[in-house]
Amino acid sequence: MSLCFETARRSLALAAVLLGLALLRPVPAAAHAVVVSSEPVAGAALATPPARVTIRFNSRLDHERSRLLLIGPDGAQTPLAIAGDSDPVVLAAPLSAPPGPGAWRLRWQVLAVDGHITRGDIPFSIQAP
Ligand SMILES: [Cu+2]
Repeated sequence: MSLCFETARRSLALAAVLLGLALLRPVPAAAHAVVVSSEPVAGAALATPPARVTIRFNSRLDHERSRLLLIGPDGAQTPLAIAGDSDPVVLAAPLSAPPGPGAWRLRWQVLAVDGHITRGDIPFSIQAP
């Protein structure tokens, strides 16, 4: 009887560990919005500053709840106005002032239609003339 009880207790403990592992396992990335391509491309060294930034995702986005931020070589952060006419899987914004020479980062945060928020940075640089 006590052996049986012990076995049951071990099974329960094992079940709890397995459940914990299942909960810790990351949700497949395909369920969220991830970057498919961007303009500028991550790591690009551009000779001429872009007039517009564009990021294409694998999933439809809620444009109203998505953000684009341009971080300058001096660390200054400029929120970008997301173009309202964008493709449902694209986040695009015109750059009102052309970025000067140096290292820039395009920081994105998007809400995908599955309700999950993802974020990331796209670094690029503008070469000195
Ligand atoms: Cu998701």
